[in-house]
Amino acid sequence: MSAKITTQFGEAVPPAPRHSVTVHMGSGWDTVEKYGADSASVVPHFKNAYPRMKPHRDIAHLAEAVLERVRIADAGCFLFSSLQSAKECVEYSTSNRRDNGADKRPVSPEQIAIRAFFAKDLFYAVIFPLNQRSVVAGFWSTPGAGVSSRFAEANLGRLHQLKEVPVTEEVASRPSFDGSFHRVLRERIVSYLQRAPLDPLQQPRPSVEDVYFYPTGMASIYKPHTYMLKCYPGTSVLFGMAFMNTVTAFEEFGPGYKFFGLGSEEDLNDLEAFLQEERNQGRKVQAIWAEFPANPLLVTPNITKLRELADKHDVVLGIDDTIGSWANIDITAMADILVTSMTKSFNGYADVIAGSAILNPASPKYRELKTLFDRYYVPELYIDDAEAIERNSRDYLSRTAKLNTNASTLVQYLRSCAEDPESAVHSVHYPSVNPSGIYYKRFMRPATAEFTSGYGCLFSVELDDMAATQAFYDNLNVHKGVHLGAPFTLAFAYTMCTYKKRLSWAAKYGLRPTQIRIAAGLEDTETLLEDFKIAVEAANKCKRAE
Ligand SMILES: *[C@@H]1O[C@H](CO)[C@@H](O)[C@H](O)[C@H]1NC(C)=O
Ligand SMILES: CC(=O)N[C@H]1CO[C@H](CO)[C@@H](O)[C@@H]1O
Repeated sequence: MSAKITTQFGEAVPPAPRHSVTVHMGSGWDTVEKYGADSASVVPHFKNAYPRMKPHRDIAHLAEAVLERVRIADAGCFLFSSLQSAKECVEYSTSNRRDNGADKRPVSPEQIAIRAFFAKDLFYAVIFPLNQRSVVAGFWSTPGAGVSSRFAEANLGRLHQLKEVPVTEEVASRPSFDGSFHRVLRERIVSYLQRAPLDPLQQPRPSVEDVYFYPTGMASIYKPHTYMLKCYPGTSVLFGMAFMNTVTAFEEFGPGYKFFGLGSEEDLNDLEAFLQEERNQGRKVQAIWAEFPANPLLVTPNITKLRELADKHDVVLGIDDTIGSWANIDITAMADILVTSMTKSFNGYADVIAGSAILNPASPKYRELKTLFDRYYVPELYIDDAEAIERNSRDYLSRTAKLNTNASTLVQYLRSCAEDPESAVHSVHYPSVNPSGIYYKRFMRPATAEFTSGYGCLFSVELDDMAATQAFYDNLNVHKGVHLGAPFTLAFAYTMCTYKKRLSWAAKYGLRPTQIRIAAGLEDTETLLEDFKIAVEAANKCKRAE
């Protein structure tokens, strides 16, 4: 068994570098209950947090310096590196959103302003009355278009020269967001997309010009979504379950979305009928988005069918391959836009957030999309972040191999428990064992001397009942929190934390509070197994006592 975890509630997971994106939610189920009931009452107590949950302390300091400078009483502010994102924040904050509750009344336009500052770099502050922070904060947390902690650190280093400057139109040249590290990264990504292809003859394949970087994985979905909306405000489709903020992004931005949350055969039939009906009504559907495989149950959609439907109905197909990851799967040819959170296994060290969107030059939508991207894309991935990812992703392949094996070793063990009627383990959700895994296997890259594809680091384990779930969770000696693809294993009570207030809605899509999502890390396999055995034993004891 590994050493007992001593990280305190709300601290970053060790080694906890300055720019860590993790938070340990505490070892016990009590925080899960609290977080699920009202995350806004828990997040402020996190000393470190996933950066979209709340601004990193360096960002908070830079924001304070800006507020001192503007001398407006009781004001709050969020910082952006581009005027585009600052304007989108204002637009979001001042408009009526579908989920507006009593405390989410829009900010009135005269109470919110964009002001520009310069320290080391130019940046934009969106300033608003402090008592409306929770409204504006929605823009910080969902689209993920704010400045990064490294941007803030670099600018804090030049605080002595902080000055306000006039807000002028976006400048075309942004060297702090497009330099040599970005170039190396683009080349590396393109080479991973080309490595061990399923179809060596497939041409053309994405080149460096087709790779666009964003400050977060969420922004790599949100921004292309907004580019398309500028052209045509059509309904989007979310096929299969998706990461919670992706669901929110489609709820909050655009004219509406249609959700097929199981991602099953039946959903495919319903999607087909929906597309046909929209066509009959003369309405154009904007895009179909799907994760491959999807959070948190690792259901993989039949993307061959999605591709057929997208072609037939002239709809863009956007696929998020973060969980499958470039090393394991080759789905470039299936997507019009391939989006990836580089924060996860590509960066791998849980200390940078970033995303990418890659256009497929073989797609019939390529010209149209390329024109859109080149018109609206503003580089916002800061140079220091690109440098860190460049360094961290050098061992992407060897780390992915370990993540794959460590996860599948745990899955095998938990599967054997699930087969034992005495055990409180009900089932395991992972592409290698899910019925929908056939769609995953179909797109795995062939083995080469350097790397054999696997099923990724993420799986969910489901217990028999709540008492067993709680016992399992409380006794599982790993860090607890969101995130995946880190060097350390993380357990997250996904459904309870995210959908506790909408459990019956979540249940329609197979999400149950008895599921715990696990992101395997790079710990020694035997030690990890020991830790899981102890947790399972605690759950079993609970079952026997009933
Ligand atoms: C997936 O979709 C393709 C294309 O429509 C179809 O040929 C195939 O049979 C589907 N796969 C399964 C297992 O249903
Ligand atoms: C089975 C396997 O590959 N396990 C690996 C899990 O990760 C650790 C740390 O990198 C490796 O030492 C193990 O070999």
